[in-house]
Amino acid sequence: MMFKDELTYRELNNRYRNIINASLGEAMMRPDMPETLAQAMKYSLLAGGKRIRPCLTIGVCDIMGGNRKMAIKLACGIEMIHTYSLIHDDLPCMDDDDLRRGQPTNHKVFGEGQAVLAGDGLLTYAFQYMLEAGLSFNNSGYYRAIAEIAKRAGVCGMVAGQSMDLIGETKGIKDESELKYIHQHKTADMLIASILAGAFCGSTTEVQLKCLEAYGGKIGMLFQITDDILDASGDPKLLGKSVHKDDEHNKLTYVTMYGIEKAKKLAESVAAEADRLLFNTFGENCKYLYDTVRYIINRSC
Ligand code: GRG
Repeated sequence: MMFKDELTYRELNNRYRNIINASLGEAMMRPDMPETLAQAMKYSLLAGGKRIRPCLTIGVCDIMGGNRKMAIKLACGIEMIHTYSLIHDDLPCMDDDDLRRGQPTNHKVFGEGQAVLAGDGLLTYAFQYMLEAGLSFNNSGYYRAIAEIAKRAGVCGMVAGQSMDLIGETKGIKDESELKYIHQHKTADMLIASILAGAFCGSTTEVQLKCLEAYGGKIGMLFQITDDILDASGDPKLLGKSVHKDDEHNKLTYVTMYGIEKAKKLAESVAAEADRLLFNTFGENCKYLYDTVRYIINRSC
């Protein structure tokens, strides 16, 4: 049942997205950045995207009754880091893609050198932006969040996953545990960081943090399964990026491993596990997180 003044998931997400987009726009208004570099950074950062990670940060902060101002700064930092990873992932030395977020990839417009720098710029600026804001918050939870983001974005997290993924493309992937490692780090870690960052903005207990971390792992896996299904059978117009890339790169995916129908069944069972985790710790008091599970499993972009 929905109360009259309760927002639907779509309405709430739109509100979060508007806050994030406006804050990202403001964050990029810096006269001290060289014009071409700033243009290349803004080109990818302000090009849309689902904003699922920063929405999760604000959504979890709201559930925990946390400090929204802190969550917005962290959410923007996370989206900058995510965007850098997309720019670098699209480069010819990695996935070599022409289309991202419905427009030509960064290196197609600005050239490879500026695209590398736009990614580097977004990564370092994300930490400058979050840390400068931290000076006024002076809150230990806020710094714990930044440390979590750094860990999960870096050499023990997303970068590690991407490195193993590249190695797997040439040497092949030995077994399912190697594939799990890649997905856990390349895809799930940034989702977990986004969720925990929101949690650190409020007084979240260690038991709740453990539950949120495990939930993040489940939606990370779910995100990857749906990504593999969309790459095999999605609409490139809706996705805003090319499809059948996994085939081109001979990648082992949930679809190549199990076929589409079994991959869909696996997605349903992972979604049910995510719901169960939430219910055991939060009961029904985290509607936004249950709705996020449904959003990911039903997504067409
Ligand atoms: C270059 C260090 C480095 C890492 C790259 C982003 C990434 C890691 C790889 C992209 C390949 C891929 C399909 C990963 C699976 C999940 C993922 C990160 C998808 C893209 O994120 P979305 O769908 O994109 O949230 P939008 O544009 O909506 O933000």
